[in-house]
Amino acid sequence: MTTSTGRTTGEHAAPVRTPPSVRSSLEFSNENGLDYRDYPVLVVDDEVENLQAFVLNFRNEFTVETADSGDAALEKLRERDFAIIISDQRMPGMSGVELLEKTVDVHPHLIRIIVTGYTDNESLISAINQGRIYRYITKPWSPDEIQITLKRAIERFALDAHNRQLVADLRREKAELKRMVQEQTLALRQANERLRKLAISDGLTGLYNHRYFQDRWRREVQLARRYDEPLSLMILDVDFFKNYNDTMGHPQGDVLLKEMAMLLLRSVREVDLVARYGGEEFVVVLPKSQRTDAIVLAERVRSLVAQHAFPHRDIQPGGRLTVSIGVASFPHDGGDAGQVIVAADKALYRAKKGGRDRVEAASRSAADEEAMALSAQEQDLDLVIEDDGTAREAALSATDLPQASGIDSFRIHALKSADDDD
Ligand code: GH3
Ligand code: MG
Ligand code: MG
Repeated sequence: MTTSTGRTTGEHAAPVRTPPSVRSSLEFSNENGLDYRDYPVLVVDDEVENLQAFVLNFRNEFTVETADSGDAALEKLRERDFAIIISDQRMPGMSGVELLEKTVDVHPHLIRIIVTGYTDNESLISAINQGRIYRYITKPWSPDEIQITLKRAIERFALDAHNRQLVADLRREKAELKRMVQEQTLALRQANERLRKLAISDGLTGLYNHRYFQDRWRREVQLARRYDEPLSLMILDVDFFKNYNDTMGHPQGDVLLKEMAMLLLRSVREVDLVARYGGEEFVVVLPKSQRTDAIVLAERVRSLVAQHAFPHRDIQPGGRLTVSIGVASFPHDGGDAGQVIVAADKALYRAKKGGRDRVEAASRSAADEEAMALSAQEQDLDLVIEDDGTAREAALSATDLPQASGIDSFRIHALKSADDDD
């Protein structure tokens, strides 16, 4: 705001001429650069002669404005900022104390001075006690007393304004610091999360890696043991992958592994954990799954893979891209985590030996055979639409694999039981 003398006023414009630092109130004295005229004074009195006398006495040293009533003073306060209000107590209408009390909420930083002849007035004393009034001056006042009071009041106002500015600066810096800390904490958390994911992921397929699988598998075995729950494991190995790599090149082999990973993820349940065991081998952990359920799921996965239109699958033996799967369960096929893996691995080896594109369970029982047969029957239903021999021949040749003397045992079983049912 600009005063009638053209100066900038108000607490925001308090003339702090040196950078904010720890300064005592004494340093704010005139000798140290405080210009009292930068801090407007509003003098209120119902007697015009008093106002004139005040202006005459102090207009050179201070910026003085006048009001001849409480209402006029409030109006002036609305129009511009003042540092000091000095009011006569005894005025018609609104008393000085009433006026000063009205300014407390709207202009909390204003320095309030009362001029009174009634030093024992109760409301005046209570107002002073409540800290709302900075000083009271008794009538008749002397110019010296007013002058020194105004100077000290302005110094106090400037110091308060300066302190408020420091506090605001500190608050802002604190908020900025807090924001920075929050930002960096978030960035750190995100970086840690990325690192954690990297540490447990397989770089090529994005599946969990071998290390994570080993950890989880051990934990799952512990849980299964503690809660006496079934737990199964599938190990898959891509059939003739070397042939695919040799023919199509390693990069295309990589593409195939990624697609295989996606297919596996889509084929199993939410709760199952798919990981890349290494090379072209994958594992699926099946919590709460009996081995019969696991065998059925493995058969489903095998079938989905065999049916999936992988790019360039035609260059593979049999014209399809297939997997062999070994299944083992805890505690049926091994008493600890390592033993079950070995059992699944052996079953996988048997699946390979037995002709590939097939599921083998560790030490299969008759019930397992039946479950697998039913599952295969469902999935290969399109192969046994007809119930006569011709149809079966057609179905058999459609699934024929040159390297495995034609058909895997599940399919033959499935076809037979389909026949039996008829
Ligand atoms: P089998 O049916 O007996 O499993 O035969 P296979 O050819 O799949 O098995 P083999 O162990 O002979 O070959 C596996 C191939 O997998 C050899 C290796 O180069 C390839 N391989 C392993 N890891 C990767 C990989 O990350 N990317 C690619 N493109 N190939 C890989
Ligand atoms: Mg292999
Ligand atoms: Mg292989």
